[in-house]
Amino acid sequence: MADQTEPVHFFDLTSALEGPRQSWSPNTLKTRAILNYKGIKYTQSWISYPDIAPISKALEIPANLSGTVYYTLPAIVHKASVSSNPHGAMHDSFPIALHLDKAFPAPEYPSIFPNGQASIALAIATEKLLTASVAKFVRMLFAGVSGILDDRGKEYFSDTRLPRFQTRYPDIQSMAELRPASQEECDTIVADTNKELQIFSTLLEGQAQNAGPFLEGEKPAYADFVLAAYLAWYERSNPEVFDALLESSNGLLRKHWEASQPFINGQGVTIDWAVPKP
Ligand SMILES: N[C@@H](CCC(=O)N[C@@H](CS)C(=O)NCC(=O)O)C(=O)O
Repeated sequence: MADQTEPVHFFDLTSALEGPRQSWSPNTLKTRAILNYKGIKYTQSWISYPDIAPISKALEIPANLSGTVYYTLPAIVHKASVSSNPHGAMHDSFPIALHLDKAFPAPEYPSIFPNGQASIALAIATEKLLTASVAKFVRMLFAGVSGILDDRGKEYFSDTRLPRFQTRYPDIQSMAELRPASQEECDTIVADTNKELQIFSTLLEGQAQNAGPFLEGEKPAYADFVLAAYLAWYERSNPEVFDALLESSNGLLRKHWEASQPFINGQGVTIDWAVPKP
């Protein structure tokens, strides 16, 4: 078991939102949820998009050369448990989840994969199902994220995302223009996103076998952190339609969201992290 006297340091992607809603990224929120649920002592730093690469390089985190983006958050530093890197650093939400569950194991810390391989499979399936809702919500989602980012993050987000959207929507000149122009179009997007979220009503109910509020029952597991993290992404970026999105599933998604607030919102002690100069 990992030494609890050394806190885990967690890098989150910043926004201009206040309080716990400053944390908005679906990937970093999964790690935050684990730290909070397991009750692991942690410190945190808020990082702007353009600072992810220099910080990751300084921590000797390997670049993901097969993807379009080389360096991503979440990342953690924990010398007491991460021996594969000279700084005790690692990144990528799923490897971090597996690592933290091993380094802070049950029964001292609640398991995030209580049914072993079945819990892992459920988490992977949950993410795949959520991807279908992202595809429907994508215009409002990316316009919304652009609207909540810090100034440097917003500029980076536009530089990296706008050209991709312009291949599909050649008329747009800014991320904000991804937002549908009419209420009718907005209602259609929300209704289509809702349809993709309906599957969670079936999963949360478990043929009326699941007393809930979580996918695996009374206690949350990693699949629940994935679901709650995506819902938080929707809420942070589009608070005005979030209530309508929770309508999808006989109140079960709403119950899930409400029960997820403690592990989505919990905070570590914030530390400024010096960004290395190029
Ligand atoms: N597979 C990675 C993906 C992480 C990811 O895409 N993170 C985004 C934020 S949600 C990021 O850091 N993007 C950096 C960029 O776009 O430059 C994980 O699960 O951690």
